[in-house]
Amino acid sequence: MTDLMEARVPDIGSDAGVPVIELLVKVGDTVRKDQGLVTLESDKATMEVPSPFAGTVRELLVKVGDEINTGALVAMIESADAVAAAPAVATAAAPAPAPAKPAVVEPPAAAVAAAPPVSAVASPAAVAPRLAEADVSPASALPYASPAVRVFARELGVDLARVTGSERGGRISKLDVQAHVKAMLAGGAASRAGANEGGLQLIAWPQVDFGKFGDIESRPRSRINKISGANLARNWAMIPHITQFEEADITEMESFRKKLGEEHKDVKITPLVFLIKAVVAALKKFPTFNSSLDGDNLVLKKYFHIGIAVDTPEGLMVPVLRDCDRKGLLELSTELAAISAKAREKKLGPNDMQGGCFSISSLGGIGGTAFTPIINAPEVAILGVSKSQMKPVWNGSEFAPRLMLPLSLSYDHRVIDGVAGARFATYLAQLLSDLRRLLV
Ligand code: CAO
Repeated sequence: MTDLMEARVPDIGSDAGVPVIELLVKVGDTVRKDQGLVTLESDKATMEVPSPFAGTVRELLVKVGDEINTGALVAMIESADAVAAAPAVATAAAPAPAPAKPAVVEPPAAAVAAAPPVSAVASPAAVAPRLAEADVSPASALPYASPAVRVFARELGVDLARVTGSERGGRISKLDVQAHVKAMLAGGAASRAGANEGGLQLIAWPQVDFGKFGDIESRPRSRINKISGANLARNWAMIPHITQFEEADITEMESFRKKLGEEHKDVKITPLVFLIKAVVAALKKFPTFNSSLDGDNLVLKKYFHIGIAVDTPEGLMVPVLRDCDRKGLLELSTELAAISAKAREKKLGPNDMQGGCFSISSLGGIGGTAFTPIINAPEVAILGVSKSQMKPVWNGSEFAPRLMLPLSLSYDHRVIDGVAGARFATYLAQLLSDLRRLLV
């Protein structure tokens, strides 16, 4: 006889619905008594809903983002006794139980982390969160840590999959996370400065009673904002950035774009897709821009997946357009429209945001003349695009009105030297000025 039992939310001391932020198990997983099934995060605390008994998860009745209360039904668990007693044939037909270890599924939002491309100088409303593979651990390599430790790690931008747990069963403690951060900072600082004094020597963040000076309102930061902030801080602190500025004469490109738009009224063709094609051509010519640091190795990628910063009501997301080398302007335009709509409707999944080689952050539809985008680790470069302007340009005999597009290329100086940075930016501008070069 099947012995299915209910796992419900214990008394969480609040009548307000509390959002589910993580599913810690999946259907088919074997769980121990008191093992966390899902994580809830209220304004004040993060807590796990424990399994009231040992067994196998047969049904999960909540998903990330659901708001649930005390007593809500979270999962149906088949008790361990029933599983053990079941005949072999029935066991085979049932979902294969996972090994008895906690399985933590990082939710998409938790992955909104890696390196939001954001202007450090003239940023729009702050942060460009980014889903990165570093933060979307495959279920098979999921970290074993308490919710408090996971929150702690997220706030610091630490990928728990990279932390070695020192506690029983490999469980990761807060101290393990701290040790990992110290090691990372020591490594980053050393590789930046060529010194080995170890870690950033920072003074404490100022604690100010702002209310003493006038009226204030305190608003909770969004989850995406908190996660991306930690990643931004890491990328800014650990990557030695250089930003190279350039201008591309896009007068001809614009008239071609307009013509194309008239011929294909069903799809919106903006300058961004031309930039994607030009970036791909430049990545082919300068392969170190399509790489990632991996310890003593540089991993050079043979594929061309481009991340695009998309402004959404929740914050900035960076979905990835895949295989941009194999797609034309129309296909890229259609995909760009689809993926930005998906981002704005909060429907992006981790897969939509993984595997990027290089990111583009376009503020061209808004304005500005230049900005310094922050590299989206583990990528090594990012292109910021500002608004094109008609300018008088000297053509050797007179000033001619030309439409000039400002480009801001930030790159990781550990991987790319200044000459390569300038060459990449100049080549990009040449391609945009004369699209025929894309065929060469
Ligand atoms: N110069 C002048 N005009 C530009 C331009 C540029 N560089 N880039 C786009 N435009 C124009 C477009 O042609 C369009 O004009 P029409 O409406 O007349 O056709 C208008 O600006 C709006 O474009 P868009 O923003 O809707 O489309 P896009 O393809 O340029 O960008 C997307 C798409 C998803 C990137 C954009 O909507 C977005 O979210 N941008 C914000 C990105 C961001 O926040 N980056 C982070 C900055 S901090 O790191």
